[in-house]
Amino acid sequence: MKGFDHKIVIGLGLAAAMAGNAYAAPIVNVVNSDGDLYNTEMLTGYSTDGSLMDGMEVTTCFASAACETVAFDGTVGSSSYGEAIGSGWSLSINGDTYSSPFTFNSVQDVTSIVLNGRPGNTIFDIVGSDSRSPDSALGKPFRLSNSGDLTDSTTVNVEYSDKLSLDGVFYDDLFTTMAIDFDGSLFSGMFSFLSDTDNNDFDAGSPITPTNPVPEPSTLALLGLGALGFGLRRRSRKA
Ligand SMILES: [Ca+2]
Ligand SMILES: [Ca+2]
Repeated sequence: MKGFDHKIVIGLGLAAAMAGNAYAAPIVNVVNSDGDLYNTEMLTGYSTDGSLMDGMEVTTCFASAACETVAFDGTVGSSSYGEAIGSGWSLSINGDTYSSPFTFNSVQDVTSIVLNGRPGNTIFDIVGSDSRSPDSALGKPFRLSNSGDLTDSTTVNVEYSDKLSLDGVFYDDLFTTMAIDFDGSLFSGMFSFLSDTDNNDFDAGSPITPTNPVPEPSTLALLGLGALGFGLRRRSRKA
């Protein structure tokens, strides 16, 4: 009888451990915002692999608050491979982003990772339920493929922004920036994730261009006027 009970306890223990492995996972929050607005005339392809993202900017920020920006290199390795190699960190992918994961690795403590697709004519397609933008096919928002060194208590925040219109029309599936952070925690080690990308018709003369007014000049002018007014007031007070 004693032996039988013992077996049951072991069995329950195993079941609990298996349930723990199956259900405990880092918390992932995925949101999107407009950010700065961009337009491109048309997409070249929805099957986008590592080599097609050549030039995408990857910025990784560290515990020291320093950041490093590296251009994604699509010219190395196999024809479907691309990578960004920084100081003690890397981001790489081999294959079509719809089904092949990006892998991030860092020996440094990292606070955030930002992918700016625009210099690499790379676009994030985050809607998986329908195609939306013409020639964009189904997308896929960020999801962990391999939690790697992310602990079960880690929160991963992902924000897509800097929305893209196609020939002036927003279909709300395409964005040009993806930002990942660890909710104020530090991360080091490896994890991999899926996030679908498309690419645009840059070679045919259709780059990604900003469409909303750039606020800097007018803001600067206002600041300049404000400073001038302040200076005048000071001067008149002195007089
Ligand atoms: Ca795609
Ligand atoms: Ca789409």
